[in-house]
Amino acid sequence: MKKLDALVVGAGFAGLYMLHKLRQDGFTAQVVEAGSGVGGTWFWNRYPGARCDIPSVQYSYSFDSELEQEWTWKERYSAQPEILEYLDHVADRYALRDGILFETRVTAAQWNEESRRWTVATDTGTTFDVQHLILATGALSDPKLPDLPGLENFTGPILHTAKWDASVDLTGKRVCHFGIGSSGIQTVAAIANQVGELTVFSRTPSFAVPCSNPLLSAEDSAAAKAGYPAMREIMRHSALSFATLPKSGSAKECDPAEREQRLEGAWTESTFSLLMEFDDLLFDDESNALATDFARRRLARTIADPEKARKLIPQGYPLGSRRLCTEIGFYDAMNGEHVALVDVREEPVVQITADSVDTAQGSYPADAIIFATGFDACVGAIKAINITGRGGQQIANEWADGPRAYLGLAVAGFPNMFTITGPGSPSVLSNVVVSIEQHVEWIARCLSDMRAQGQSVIEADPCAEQAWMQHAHEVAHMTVFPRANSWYQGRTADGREVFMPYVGGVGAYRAKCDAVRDAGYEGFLLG
Ligand code: FAD
Ligand code: N01
Repeated sequence: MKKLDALVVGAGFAGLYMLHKLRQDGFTAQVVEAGSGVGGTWFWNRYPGARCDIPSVQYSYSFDSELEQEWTWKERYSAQPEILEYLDHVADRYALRDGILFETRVTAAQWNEESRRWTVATDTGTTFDVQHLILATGALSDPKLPDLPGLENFTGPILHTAKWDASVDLTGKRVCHFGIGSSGIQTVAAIANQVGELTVFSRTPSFAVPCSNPLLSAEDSAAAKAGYPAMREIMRHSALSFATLPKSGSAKECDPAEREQRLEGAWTESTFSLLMEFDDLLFDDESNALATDFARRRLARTIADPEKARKLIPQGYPLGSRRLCTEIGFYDAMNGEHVALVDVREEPVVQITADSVDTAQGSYPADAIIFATGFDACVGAIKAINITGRGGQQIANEWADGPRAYLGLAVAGFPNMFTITGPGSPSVLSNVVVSIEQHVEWIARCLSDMRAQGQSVIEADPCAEQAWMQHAHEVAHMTVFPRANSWYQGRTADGREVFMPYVGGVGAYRAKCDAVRDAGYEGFLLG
């Protein structure tokens, strides 16, 4: 059994930086990664059209100015291959690969009361005896397949966007595609002209704004590199961790003609400009309703076929309460004559046969099926590990009624276990790389402080955890977010919703974490 100070699960943005930081700070550490390479999200999500929706100069590490200066992004929003290339470069640059065990899945972790250490098991039989268990398992890393009757009878390839098999050639094929969230919108746009026939099965349509994605010129890159220090500082302390801040002013108090003009400008500016055009859009129902109405009218102008428009224009939830999507050619693709749209709420799937998807109203021939049906978000990858904490309590049981965690960093009853971008932290409601860096640095500092003070165990105090979850719940309900059925929500056994990410803002959250540390890890029990 290998003995280490820390075991890190996952080699995405979070796991790579965590390993580097632990090594820098003199800890023995190892990463275990299920995939055969580094990159996490950007290793697995190889579907056509996959790209980020936060400018790459912002969606990248800030911890080393030399890395910032030597890496030149090619486009404003990079596609998956370029982001993966960047993360491969990071792994090589900081010589991280020899600390990563690939193609190995952590299956179980058991807290040992006597040794006050974790025993960690993997699917290859390798085991570890570690003081700290750090879960860098990703909030969007556990893909979900819908439970469709007869799926096992389908004879063609079945693809999930997050487990894409690039060897499948879709050229000229009849493809049935499920889901039009961020992944589905990108996939449909990218394959529409390649396939023979495309039938898109949607359930909840998304708001998607056009993505303007110019190549970055030498001047653009030079300006970005010169501006990194100031830009990163704004991002670390702003609410959404973007380089631009929401514009002040209320939508409902704005003159209607001016409001329309501003929203129109924001529509094409950048992914999240629409939500930041007024600073009350995510908090004030009336202001949000005005922007939601604008977005619906804007989409009606974009989608030519009125029947497709009826099915594609979101109804029944506020703009921004589900992840705002970005599109390059999605609505154009949907306008195509060889592209059909089925709303499964009106026309449920009754069965899948060897070569078709059948609904109550018709049969849609299929040579291949694509699922862009998302993830068991925020908790799936953690619950999939059989984690047994103090007194035999298991994380899957403890979180059956929705996740609980102190600051999204630690869970009461699970000593010396940290989650990076865990539930209760801003995570998926932020530029995730900013949130990852903040968590990695906080955890590394915590471990160093413990070492300096001769402490071997840290655990979230259940009272502090409860208070944080209550605070997170209250803040979420001051916004429009909980008013949509979305993957941001966990669900308790009795059907209550638990909003999982922390909505209170990245800057405020960082300040809280720093204050907790400066007060001697307030809300944690140390021993
Ligand atoms: P991940 O990248 O998910 O890595 C987790 C790793 O842990 C995975 O490789 C997984 O294999 C491994 N793992 C999990 N469980 C185990 C186990 N039991 N044993 C071994 N290994 C395990 N965020 C943004 O801020 N901006 C964007 O533009 C953006 N675009 C996105 C696009 C897509 C298609 C998706 C799916 C997500 C996007 N995200 C975006 C969110 C994205 O997940 C994060 O930005 C970030 O990449 C997460 O990094 P991570 O290291 O925390 O987790
Ligand atoms: O997953 P999703 P995703 N029949 O859950 C539908 C990030 N990301 O992979 O909501 C038909 O958003 C489901 O409907 P419903 C980003 O954070 C970013 O697209 O369950 N449809 C939903 O509409 C994003 O939010 C980028 O009613 C079915 C869709 O499938 C997150 O990852 C790119 C269905 C799934 O959408 C997840 O995005 C990609 C069924 N049986 C991902 N079952 C960027 O651009 C489910 N659906 C940065």
